[in-house]
Amino acid sequence: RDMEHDLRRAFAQSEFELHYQPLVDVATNAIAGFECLLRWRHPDKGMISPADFIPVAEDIGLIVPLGEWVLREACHEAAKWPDGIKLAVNLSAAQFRSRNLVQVVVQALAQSALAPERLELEITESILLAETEANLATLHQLRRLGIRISMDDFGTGYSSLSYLRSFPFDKIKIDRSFVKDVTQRSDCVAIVRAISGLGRSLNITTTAEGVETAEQLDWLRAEGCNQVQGFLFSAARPPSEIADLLARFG
Ligand code: G
Ligand code: G
Ligand code: MN
Ligand code: NA
Repeated sequence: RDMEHDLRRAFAQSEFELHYQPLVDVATNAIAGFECLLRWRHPDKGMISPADFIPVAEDIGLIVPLGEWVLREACHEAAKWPDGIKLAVNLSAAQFRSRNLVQVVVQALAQSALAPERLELEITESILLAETEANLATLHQLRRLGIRISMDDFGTGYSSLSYLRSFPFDKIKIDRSFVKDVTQRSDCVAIVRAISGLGRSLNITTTAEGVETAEQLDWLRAEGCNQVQGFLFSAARPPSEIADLLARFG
């Protein structure tokens, strides 16, 4: 199909780029890390969101080489940042299941000389689906490298609570759909409060996604949420702007 052909050409011609969105520590108001977000700068159509092309890239198997490129490129970039600043990278389902994922991660770290402790891999609960031995083994292998594992879009899938019992995730990212109405809707209040309480009890860092207002930030701070991410601080920005972001929210 059209998109398929277009994606292969885009990969060959290096039309993808990585932007980085700050993860801000609620206690200090300082940047703790950046989430790497993939962008496709299409020659005619402009910027295309990964939400629109990742599913196709998964279907045609391009996601594995593309995901490898993302990991290598992002680790290379993060190796230039100040020492404590973390890098978060999203993994897709096909990438998570690919046989050589662990090897690809090891190589990206070795080639960039990025300390494994600075890398966080974000995995959605829908990627995991079944709590298979193979999935758990992959998570443990990644963890043994010293990297951190985050559960992304928490609360939107099916198996998250069960997974928290089977594997010690380092971070829970509270989905934007719950954070959005946290100052307006009592159901969202209850859900976000429950997730931050869960994180506290299990000793798992919580990050609220999609924070856009100071009111949301105040509420999340009061509820003991550890990190925030969202347009209140910054959207994802190109690498050339990272030094500026660190200077503003240092
Ligand atoms: O940044 P944006 O809102 O356009 O991202 C849309 C979705 O694409 C998000 O769910 C995000 O997790 C996902 N995404 C962004 N970058 C990557 C990437 O490098 N790999 C994978 N698998 N997903 C990504
Ligand atoms: O699923 P994941 O958390 O990886 O998705 C990140 C996506 O959320 C990115 O596409 C990013 O552009 C988007 N995003 C980040 N911050 C905000 C925000 O404050 N508001 C909204 N509406 N979207 C955001
Ligand atoms: Mn994410
Ligand atoms: Na998310």
